[in-house]
Amino acid sequence: MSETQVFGMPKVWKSEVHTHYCPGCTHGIAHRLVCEAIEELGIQNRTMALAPVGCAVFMHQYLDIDMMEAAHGRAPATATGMKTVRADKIVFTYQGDGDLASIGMGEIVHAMNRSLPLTVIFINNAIYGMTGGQMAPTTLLGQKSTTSPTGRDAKVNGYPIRVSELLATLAGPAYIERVALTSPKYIIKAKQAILKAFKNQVENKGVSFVECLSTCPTNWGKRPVDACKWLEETMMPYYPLGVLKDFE
Ligand SMILES: Cc1ncc(C[n+]2csc(CCOP(=O)(O)OP(=O)(O)O)c2C)c(N)n1
Repeated sequence: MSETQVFGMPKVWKSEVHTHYCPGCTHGIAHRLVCEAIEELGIQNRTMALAPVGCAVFMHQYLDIDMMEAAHGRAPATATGMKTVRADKIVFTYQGDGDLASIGMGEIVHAMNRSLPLTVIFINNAIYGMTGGQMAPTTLLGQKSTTSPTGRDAKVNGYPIRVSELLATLAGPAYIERVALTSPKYIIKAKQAILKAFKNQVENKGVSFVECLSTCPTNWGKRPVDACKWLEETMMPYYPLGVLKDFE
């Protein structure tokens, strides 16, 4: 455990680190909400997690918990192994849309269907951030990316996948909610959802999944404020916020 603590930050956050994120990126907000949930539930000493392959690849350097990397897309499969052999641990995965919904679509579907008590944090920024802005399964129609320079075209690229809706058709999941990380009113709700997703696991209630609509100002080619506006005006109508599944 860290000896010192950054003022105002949950103690799960390693005091000595600064993140490498671009200005206006919401990965840091998601990290903080995860830290707060772990701290509030008092589970820091028994939490294990899988860092993603995307922009949050250094997440294991920021959080003072046991973490490991899985290969691209394989975090849910690795988490399944961890939880199977260490049912006493709280296990969560954290993946972007390229990681979870492209190469890892098979893994997440089967993990959600099996419904071991796991917590999944899904960061949907509608693009591959780390590798330079390629089209993701969640890239919107008409949205420009380096691999859809004139905008995503359904005839060529297919349609953006609503991952939470797709997973909500499965019988397995305990809880699925979509939240956003742009402004305080949305972040407060995101906090409640992430807390609930961890609490469900503490209470052994099956797999919980929180999709966080997130910004990528650098690869969207927007200023941070405009990125938040674009998310709320353009992403949210296609990816509506709310609870898609709740065992309660
Ligand atoms: C097997 C494999 N193929 C490709 C890559 C390259 N790669 C690294 S991160 C990434 C996509 C990241 O996008 P996303 O998951 O949406 O996360 P973000 O960077 O936007 O947070 C890719 C394709 C890789 N690491 N491994």
